Parts: sequence; structure tokens; C-alpha cells
Amino acid sequence: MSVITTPGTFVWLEATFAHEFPPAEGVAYMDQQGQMFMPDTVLARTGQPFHFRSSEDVLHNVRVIRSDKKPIFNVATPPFGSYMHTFDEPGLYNVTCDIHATMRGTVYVASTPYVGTADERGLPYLDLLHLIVHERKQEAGLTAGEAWRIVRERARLREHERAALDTYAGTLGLDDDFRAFIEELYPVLVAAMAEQHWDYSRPRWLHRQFGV
Ligand SMILES: [Cu+2]
Repeated sequence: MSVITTPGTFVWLEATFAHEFPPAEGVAYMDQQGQMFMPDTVLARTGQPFHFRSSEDVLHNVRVIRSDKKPIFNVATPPFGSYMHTFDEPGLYNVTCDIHATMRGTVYVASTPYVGTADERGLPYLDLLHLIVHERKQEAGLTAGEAWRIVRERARLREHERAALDTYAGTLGLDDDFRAFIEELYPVLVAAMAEQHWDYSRPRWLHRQFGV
């Protein structure tokens, strides 16, 4: 715990939620190759141009549905064609092709730049964790604590959620112990993000929200 609760780390976390962020640089993309989405998991920012493209001589389409089932778009991507979209809202989006049922992709859209770009080991992982917990909470009307337990227990995670966490941890080079550490500490880190200041009421809030 002492590692994470150093003042410097809290300052860093405050910055993730308290400020306007510069727009994302560059274009995010997901390709269609070998009748697969490549890469099949992409992290993007709200407002960042997202390029869905096809690099093969096969007719595909791209259907994007948010995790709460809201359809976002459905377009054909002819051979070597492409489609540009900008995600306005953070969340988890499922990508499928109706022509090839096995094609599946996932796009995570974050409102902060601290997804996939930060150097701080483990903190981008926290953002992804937060996104998943938040999504679960919204979908099912769960408390934050219940949603947090679903993520920690793993067994009740959906396949794409588990895959995203695993892929991301792999990309960041996080070992299982470090992941467990971040997951265990999640309520404390969220409390710090939500409030900006660690004050005397936080322990009570933590108890109410997470039962810790
Ligand atoms: Cu296809």
C-alpha cells in the first residue's frame, strides 16, 4: 500500500479526472485481415479519429454495439475499404462482422489519456479496471462494491472483459501479484480520484461503497 499511497501518486491520479486533457494524438485503428479484427482489442480516446479498415480482398462489415446494447454503427467495408468513426462517449464497444461470425473485436474508449500511454506501471491497468467496474455497475444497477467483486472474482467476468484485462496486463508486463495488488487497492484509488483530496470522510465512503 505504501507504494501507491505516496503523495506523488495521488497527484498523478488527480490529474486523470480533474483537468481538461489535450486531445489524443494520431488515429486509432482496427484492421480486418485473415478474417479477423487486427488487433482485436484497441484502446482509444473520446474524440480520437478511429479508422476501421480492411486489408484483404474479402467483403466485410463492421458492426459496433456498445456494451449496454446501444447500436453505434453498421457499415460495409469492401475490399481495402475503410470507415472513420469518432467515439464521443467512453465505454466498452463490441465489434463484429455479420458476414464472418467468428470475427470479434473490442474497443475501449477512455476519456483520459492514461490508457495505454502512461509510463506509470499499473496505473493504466487501473483505468481499464475502472472502466469495466463502471460498466458493470451501470448495466446491472449494482453497487460499486458488487461490481468490484465481480471483477476480482474473475469467474463472473465476461470473456472479452477477462481477455482485455489479460491482454493489457501482458502489454504492460504486469505479473499476477501486481495485478492482484492493483485490484485489491481499487477502492482506495477510486476514492482518491473521485474526491481529489483524501479527507476524513473517505474511510466512511469506502465502507459504504465497497464494504471495506
Ligand atoms: Cu468479415
